[in-house]
Amino acid sequence: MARDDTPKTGFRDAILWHLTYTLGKDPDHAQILDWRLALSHAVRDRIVDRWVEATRATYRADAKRVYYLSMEFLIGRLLEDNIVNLQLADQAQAAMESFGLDYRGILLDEPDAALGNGGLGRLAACFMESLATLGCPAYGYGIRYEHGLFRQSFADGRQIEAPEHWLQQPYVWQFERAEASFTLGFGGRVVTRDGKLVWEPENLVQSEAYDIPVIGWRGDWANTLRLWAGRAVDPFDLERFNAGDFTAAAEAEALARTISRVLYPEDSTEKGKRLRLTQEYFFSAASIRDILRRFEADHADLRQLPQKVAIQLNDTHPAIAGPELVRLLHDERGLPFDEALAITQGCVNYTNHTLLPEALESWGEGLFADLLPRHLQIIDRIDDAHGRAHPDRRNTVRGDGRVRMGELSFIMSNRVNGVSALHTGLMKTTVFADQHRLHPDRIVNETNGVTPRRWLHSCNPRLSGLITETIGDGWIGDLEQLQGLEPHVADPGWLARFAAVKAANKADLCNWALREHHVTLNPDALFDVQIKRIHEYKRQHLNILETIALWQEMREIPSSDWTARVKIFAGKAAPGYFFAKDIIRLINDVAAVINADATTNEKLRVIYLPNYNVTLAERLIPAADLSEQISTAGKEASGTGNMKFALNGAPTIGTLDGANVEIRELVGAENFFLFGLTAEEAEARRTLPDHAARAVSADPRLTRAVEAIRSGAFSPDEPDRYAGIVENLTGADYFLVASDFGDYWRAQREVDFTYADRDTWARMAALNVARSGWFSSDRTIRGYMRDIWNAKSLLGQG
Ligand code: Z16
Repeated sequence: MARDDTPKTGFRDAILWHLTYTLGKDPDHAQILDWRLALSHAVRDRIVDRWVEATRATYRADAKRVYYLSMEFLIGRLLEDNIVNLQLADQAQAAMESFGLDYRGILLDEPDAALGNGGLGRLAACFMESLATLGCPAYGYGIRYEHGLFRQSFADGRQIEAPEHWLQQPYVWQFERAEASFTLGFGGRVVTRDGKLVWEPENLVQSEAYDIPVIGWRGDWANTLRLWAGRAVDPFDLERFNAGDFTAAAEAEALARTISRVLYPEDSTEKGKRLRLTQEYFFSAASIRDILRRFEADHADLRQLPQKVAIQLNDTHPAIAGPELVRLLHDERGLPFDEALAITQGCVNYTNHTLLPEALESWGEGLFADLLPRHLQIIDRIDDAHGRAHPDRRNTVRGDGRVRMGELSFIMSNRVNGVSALHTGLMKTTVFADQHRLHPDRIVNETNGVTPRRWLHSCNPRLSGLITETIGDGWIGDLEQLQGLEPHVADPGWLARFAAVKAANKADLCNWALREHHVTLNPDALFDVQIKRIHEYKRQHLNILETIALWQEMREIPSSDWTARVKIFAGKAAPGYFFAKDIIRLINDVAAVINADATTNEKLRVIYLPNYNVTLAERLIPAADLSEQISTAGKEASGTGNMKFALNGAPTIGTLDGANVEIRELVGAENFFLFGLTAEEAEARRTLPDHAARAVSADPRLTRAVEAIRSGAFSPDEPDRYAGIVENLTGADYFLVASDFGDYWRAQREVDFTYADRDTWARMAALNVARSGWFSSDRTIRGYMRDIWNAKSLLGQG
């Protein structure tokens, strides 16, 4: 083989070719990394052909393009995704094995790109995959953080954060686009020139584009995820260097790079930091310029923009994109203000992901005026225009010296959507009640979904195989076909095979846990899994309280026929969220005590796996028996982990919150362990004086569990370590842990009882799979295309 023999034919040859000519390695001395990169290059070549085709088809059709603006894309590993979607899995595995390599090991060698915190970022990644699968011409726009979400470890049970470095090794999936670079301004002032207001920014930075192709199922279409990195306009000051000040010579570059240096690790709180607003404007402005440039390349009339461009704001983080588009159209292209605004409103839509007041973005007007003085003026004009059109409204964008991004996003948008039916309803009656009265058609619901390629087919090959054997492989691209499993659930032979899949997945997890974490898990126990960000509203402390109470009862009545359980936790806490960090430490402390108790050891284990990420989710979900979705009703906007568990045959124990409501409706109430107050009841309960203290003293189990924590049973060296948690549980208890404890306990015992009959359990689990097809993100994206974007698929024309 020579350099000229470009690898057009055999896949195996292509890998060897890249190993030699792209990586410059002798196959005899290649390391795992080299083989992984060579495989990735061979895969990438096949993506590029389709990617170019799709881009051409979009130009040819002059199709409307969708732009998904998101601060976060939690993409995880891409090699397997790409291989699976190109249907190269068998060839890739055979090739790797022919080189004497472990295929799975190669896939796992890829770093997990964690450019997101949790649900919102992972949703964006699932949406990108579904957009490509559906052949919808689309671009994702985000930030190429040098450091994604921190790496988590534990020391004495406490969370330790370490920087993450996904770009340490060559990243094959990115293409640097030197040509797509923009100069962006910050700060400065607004001056009047020729009777017009013009922004004269003080600081300039450069945005550099990195493109990651996203290929859909069967490789029929590919879109682009474009991530922006900050660079200095003048990266190097030769004069200062020659004067001997080497640090100062590189200062501009260091400052500009700071913008895309690190992902903010807050998920459900908002810190209002200057660098965060800088990041938001940086990537929004670069994206808007890119969108306009692409449009103007072959359209002369800017009024056509809403016919060709749909912009989706993933939460308010990119909300400044709206005023920026108005500014470009009005200040820089010279359109009348009202026209610029109308065009912008025709393009922009906004997804709300939370009603938690502490998560709703607002900026102090001082900071805002300092960084984006012209945008503040434009925002006021937008607010005024809205006020003129709706004289009875209250002034909402500005107030108390702050700029409120939710209100801004709402009035800038053509459509505003919630992420589950319950959440969308609550948007209408709570945070956006006033706006909804003025714009009764603007709010729509698009319940979240997850991509079945990653979250069933790839992560659970055994179940995928059984499903395909049973109903063919059409379900992978059309998840509602899972309904075809339902008749088989009544067949004992089939159900036994289904149960065997779960057992084998659990055995894998046991082996991994022993190998990687030196813990022994009982594969016959019920694997009870709560994995998600740590937050009071998600109530990991409710779960650990029930664990403590269960342990105490097991010790008290050892003769009872207890269902064996493994309580599995994983999840990160925001570094500054001290209550959440206390919950982590409490779980670890409780785990140490319970796991050391020889009298209950066989029946109850608690394990907290460190560094939860996409890869760990892919490992845990297929092995789960029970899905913990226990947020205080009204607080979890949707949840998406809940869907992944149901799809992989783990019934839910959960509240009527977020998409749990829809999961329960679809899988059937008898296949869902419901407990807890409703959103409405929760609101009412909070107004009851001493609701928590009363709930604790009314429930002897809860009293005893709280007392154990309070007395230092889990922290003997520091008995008052959890005084804060205890005070919260017996005092304000805003998230109603105490109020829901009793019903949660009851539901858990129902789980025990049901699990004891393995056939009943398997039936329930199988029905969860068969009835979860609706939770495909393909269905969600079809909804966005129809109700929000008015975008068409180009599949079949590419
Ligand atoms: C996030 O992940 C979510 C909301 C939010 O305001 C910020 C972040 Cl980083 C989550 C919601 O909590 C979750 O319920 C929802 O499923 C997810 O966004 C996707 O919509």
